[in-house]
Amino acid sequence: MTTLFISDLHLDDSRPAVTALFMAWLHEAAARADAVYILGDLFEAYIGDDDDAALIATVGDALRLLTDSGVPAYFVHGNRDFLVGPRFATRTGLRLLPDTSVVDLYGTPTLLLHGDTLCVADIAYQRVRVQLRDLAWQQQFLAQPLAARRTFAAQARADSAKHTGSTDVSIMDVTPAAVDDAFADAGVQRMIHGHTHRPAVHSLSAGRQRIVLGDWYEQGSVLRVDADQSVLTTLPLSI
Ligand SMILES: [Mn+2]
Repeated sequence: MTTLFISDLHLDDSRPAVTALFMAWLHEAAARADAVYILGDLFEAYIGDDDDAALIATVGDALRLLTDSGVPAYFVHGNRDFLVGPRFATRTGLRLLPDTSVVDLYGTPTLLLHGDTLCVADIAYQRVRVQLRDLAWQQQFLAQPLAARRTFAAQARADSAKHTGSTDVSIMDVTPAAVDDAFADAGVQRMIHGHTHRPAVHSLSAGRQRIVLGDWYEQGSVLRVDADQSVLTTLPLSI
């Protein structure tokens, strides 16, 4: 049997083919898995559990079908959907994990995280992150009307695109020292994360392995882990 990992789908009304691919995947491959882990940035934007957008409802219903069928599904917040909260979890059956957690996968303890905390060279982003993850800021944000939150989210996405376009690409990747620290803190030899959109299986010194999930822009990207191996696979996007 197999455990499946995905991240960085960035589901959005502007890319319906990706949403369709995800729904088909939930219905087929995910339904046969031991467990499914979504390591953040499932949604391009998420402004609160009270969002009445059709996309969130559609995806929520599909996740509910999966968990009702008996497949455990776990969610780690990304930098886009850090406001996924207890109402969405209850509605979908998703189990929310903390920002970092260690799970046992067929006998191998494995650190799971979104990956943005490993990109410490991007100081501007890390500064924004501190604000967005502040509980008082989040409460104040969630108290605003949906329309105001949508406007804020659109502006934040524009700012992010501008930042990404004007920033040296090397600082958008993980910092090796942060990776070393994360391995040491967790006391494990394997980690799985997304965020950087640079899918790869990195074999590091001391037998460590860092697996990076891919995004769902030009294709789907799924990591399949079983007792013997970890394989990054892609799913074709039918247009
Ligand atoms: Mn991300």
